[in-house]
Amino acid sequence: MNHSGEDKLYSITMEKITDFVFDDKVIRVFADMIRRSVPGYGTLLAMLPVIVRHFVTPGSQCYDLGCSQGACTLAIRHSLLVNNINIIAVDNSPAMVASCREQLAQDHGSTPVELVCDDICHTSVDNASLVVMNFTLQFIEPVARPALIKTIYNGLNDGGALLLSEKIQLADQDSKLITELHEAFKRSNGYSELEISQKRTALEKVLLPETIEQHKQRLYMVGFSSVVVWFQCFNFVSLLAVK
Ligand code: GEK
Repeated sequence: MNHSGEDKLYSITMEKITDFVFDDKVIRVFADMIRRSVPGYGTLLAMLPVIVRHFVTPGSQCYDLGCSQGACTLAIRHSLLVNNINIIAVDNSPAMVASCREQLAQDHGSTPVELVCDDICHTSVDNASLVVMNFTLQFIEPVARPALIKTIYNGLNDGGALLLSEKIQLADQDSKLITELHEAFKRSNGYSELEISQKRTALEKVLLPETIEQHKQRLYMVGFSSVVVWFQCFNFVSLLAVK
């Protein structure tokens, strides 16, 4: 499958805009889509090795929940400085998992990667020093989020961390400007007004952002001892929650 296509999925007027799904059409253009739609995505990936080296301990496991084509999985695999690590990469889109499997087949890292096609709400987490959820929690039903965060907390070793990146909801007074800047970012990456607006409609009921405060409150509620925003670009943030 060709994974390097240009994202033109919303470039033609659609009579009916259906809810966004991670299907074959999306997978073909996914790398281009996420880079042109999520400000800071490249920086997050570039900083991941620093975080991996800080938190990952010998003999532990790393999880990439909502791994898509394995960008974070591969970044983890290639930045490890300790031995006996197992990486578990999970995604519930069969097309995404198939594509990730192809990426992994071309990679020569020696750390084992277990690739699982499942709902992350059913994944068990165990002996983890680092769990990465890079823009995935936002697609989980809000009612299921507390149990998932609790499972991650329980499966982390003391001193381990959850890296949680999300699109966020801003307070009314900030929302207009930041949304305008995000849309300007998309325009500067070649998306038209039509593409921006049709994609917005497709994601409306599927990508459900929360405020930073809601994320922090939930993370502290399950027991994390510290939660910090280590990266933000417009309405996209990444938090580190340490057990
Ligand atoms: C990256 N982390 O490149 N269970 C498992 N996977 C899920 C679920 C679920 N319930 N819901 C959605 N997904 C990646 C990017 S993309 C973010 C993550 C985006 C998966 C879904 O199939 C998709 O692959 C991923 O979560 C979200 O760093 O497209 O904005």
